[in-house]
Amino acid sequence: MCWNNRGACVDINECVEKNACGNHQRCINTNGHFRCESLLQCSAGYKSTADGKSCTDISLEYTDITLAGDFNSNLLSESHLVDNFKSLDIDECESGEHNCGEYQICRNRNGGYVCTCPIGHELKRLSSGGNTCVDINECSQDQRVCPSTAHCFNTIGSYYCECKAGFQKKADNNNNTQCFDIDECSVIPGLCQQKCVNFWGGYRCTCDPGYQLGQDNRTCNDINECDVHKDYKLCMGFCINTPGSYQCSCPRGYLLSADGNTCRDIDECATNSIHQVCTGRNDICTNTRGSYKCTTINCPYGYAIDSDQKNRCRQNTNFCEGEECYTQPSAYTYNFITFVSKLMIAPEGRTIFTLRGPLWYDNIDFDLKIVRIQATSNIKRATGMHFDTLKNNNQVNVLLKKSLEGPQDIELELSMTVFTNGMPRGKSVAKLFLFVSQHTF
Ligand SMILES: [Ca+2]
Ligand SMILES: [Ca+2]
Ligand SMILES: [Ca+2]
Ligand SMILES: [Ca+2]
Repeated sequence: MCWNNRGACVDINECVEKNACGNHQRCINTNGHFRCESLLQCSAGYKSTADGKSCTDISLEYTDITLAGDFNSNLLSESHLVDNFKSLDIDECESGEHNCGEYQICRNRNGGYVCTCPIGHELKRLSSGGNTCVDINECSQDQRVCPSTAHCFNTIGSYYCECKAGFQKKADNNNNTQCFDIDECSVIPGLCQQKCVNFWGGYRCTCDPGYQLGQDNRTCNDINECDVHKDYKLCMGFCINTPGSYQCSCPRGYLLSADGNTCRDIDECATNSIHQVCTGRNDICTNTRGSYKCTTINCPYGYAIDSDQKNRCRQNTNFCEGEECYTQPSAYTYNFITFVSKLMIAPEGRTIFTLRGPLWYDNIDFDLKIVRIQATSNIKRATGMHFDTLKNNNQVNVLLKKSLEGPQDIELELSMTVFTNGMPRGKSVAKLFLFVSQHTF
């Protein structure tokens, strides 16, 4: 009994609150108290032992499991002798006088009999009042009967353990059968195509760098790096997928750099070049990305190559007479400009050539025209929209306004005329050769 927080007196259920009775006793809660009642029912001539586990005769001691037993023995007085005891005993199990349930085992005892359950069974009280024996499900007990590496299977009267997948039975040093990890990697040769990693309860296949594990979790498939990383260019030139890796290669006219992906242009025009191109007397070699251009300077009639400047044709002085000299170009210069294909151009344009005239004339006039374009039909050809001129006093800048697609060769002519008192006093022409190469690098 105790007082609750409102001052009322309430009963404590000792049977629930604490383990008030022994294992073989039934706890009965009463108002303000409790009592323990022995589950053991001993018949006349027998009494419960001190621990309450068994019934004992005054003159005999035995400790059979008698929890399940109902003694229906003959009444025996305490004064009987042991010898008489034996002679007087009736085997109730034999005679069928016992009261054991269908699944119980009857065991005869001196002065009575006991009903026990087969191994692996436990007693169950039936609602009708009798007892029966039911199988113990060892697999659902709190205490594990099988190791964590095994599955438990209940059977009537017993149970068995079966190793889980990845484990197998093997006797240990104490000859206890236990479930040990199977080293699949060594037990099954060729289980994994490339690498096998054993671990407790399983295994895993892994692949060499450049490969990925297939759907079957054992074969290794090459990673096509060229395809997987196509948005992030692995190679400046071409990407070639190889088993376990990839390789870069470059178009003709380039060499693959030591870094394995950059393409470096071969300068065919370099004097130490092994290519030996443009060997003609009036040839001018222009190196382009991925190639080169050879331009032979053929001066117009009345002009000859300047001995000081190979890219310049000068008017033969004795050819020109009087006013005519002022409207005829005094010289032609040949200028070579190279671009890669689709070069990004800022909206304000990009200066590709600058021509300066003498300062002492009243006025200078510039004129730009497209002379020739060489490109295959699938290439977007340059138009007047691509170019512009920007004049500043005696100087003019030729601007590229839009990106150009290669390969294409464009020949432009920029002529400059100088004036004094509104009269032309001289002229020169700059020929611009624009070589747009095939690739963007
Ligand atoms: Ca069982
Ligand atoms: Ca394993
Ligand atoms: Ca690959
Ligand atoms: Ca080149």
